[in-house]
Amino acid sequence: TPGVALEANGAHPPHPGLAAKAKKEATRKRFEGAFATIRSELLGHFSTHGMPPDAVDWYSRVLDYNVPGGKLNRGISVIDTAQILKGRALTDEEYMQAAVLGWGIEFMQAFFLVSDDLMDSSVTRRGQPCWYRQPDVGTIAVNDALLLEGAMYQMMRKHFRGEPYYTDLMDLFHEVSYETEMGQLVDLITAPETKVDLSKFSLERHSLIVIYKTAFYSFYLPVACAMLICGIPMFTPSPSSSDPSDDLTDPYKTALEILLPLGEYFQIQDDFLDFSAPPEILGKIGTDIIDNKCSWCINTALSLATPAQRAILDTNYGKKDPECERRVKKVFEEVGVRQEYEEYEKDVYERLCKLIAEVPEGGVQNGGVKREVFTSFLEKIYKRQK
Ligand code: DMA
Ligand code: MG
Ligand code: MG
Ligand code: MG
Repeated sequence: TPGVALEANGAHPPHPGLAAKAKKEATRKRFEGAFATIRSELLGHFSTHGMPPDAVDWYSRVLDYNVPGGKLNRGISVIDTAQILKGRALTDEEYMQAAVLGWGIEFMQAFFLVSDDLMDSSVTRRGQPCWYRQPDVGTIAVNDALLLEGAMYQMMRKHFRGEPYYTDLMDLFHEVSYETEMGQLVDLITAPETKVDLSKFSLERHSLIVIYKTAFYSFYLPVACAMLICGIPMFTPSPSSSDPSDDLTDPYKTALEILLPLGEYFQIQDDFLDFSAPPEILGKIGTDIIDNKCSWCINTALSLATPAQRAILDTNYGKKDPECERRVKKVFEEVGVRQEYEEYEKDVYERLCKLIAEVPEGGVQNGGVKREVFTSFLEKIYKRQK
């Protein structure tokens, strides 16, 4: 079973050998090469609108500061997934298509992060100050985020306009953006700056927030993109058939059923790392406690706290004061959030392996997905430290 295969090489934090590291580096380099092309296409197009040189400079600064500096997991997974679905290396043309959609997702990530950092009052991102904290930027970051969104559609328009699945592709990006925005909304209104009320938090609310704000765009979107360019047709519900059992064999639905729980796990890691990881490794300084966020850590702590510990959490959570944050962290340590997380990670890993093992092994030819698509994602994130 895939579970056994995964455990054989993935039960411990991955220590890739030198050859694997070099291969990963080469994959990244090639993907970054595609960014150079996309970047010059975008800047070229921008100039044809008669934008003055200072605007072109600003636009290129926005792109270079916010798009390419991350782990690139989402973008590269479009290429990996397309390769798995095809069962062979991609042709140069197929590679460029996958890379444009991969960078499309990285642009989406950039526009969400630029606005997320402003709304979360974050300090650093990817090891540098958040974009809105650049002295000449401030709230112009709002328009810059929208510009990054526009750039994402512009690059897809240029490369995919003539494809029969262009409408499905546009629909997919619009739907996923909307879902992410819903998630960000619930995340933000559950964490009001002035009114801390921990009784509003719950693991159910947390689950809803993280599936919407993270799982759709980080996990479902890359796979759905790869499926589209590999010729897997997207199911269009006909108005006459309202029977939900109609689409039980829809490969996009199968993908969603695995990738949403996988994305939930990924965001729980993000929450845990916000509390526990050294900022120099994580590339960002955690703000969840100060920001009153409904994170996995506070929900876990609330479920374990004694009345005395609960009182400490009630008075110190969500305060813009490092001393309060320290007290909250101390309670997290006392109630054993770290051990809970270790257990959670072990359990969710097993649960996901089982879910993946139940996927019917279709392959593109018979219109299905392959289990390897999901195991490769699980292996990439299992026990991640950043
Ligand atoms: C991430 O939420 C979600 C989006 C859509 C950016 P977050 O605020 O936990 O992200 P981070 O920890 O990276 O600021
Ligand atoms: Mg944030
Ligand atoms: Mg946020
Ligand atoms: Mg976070």
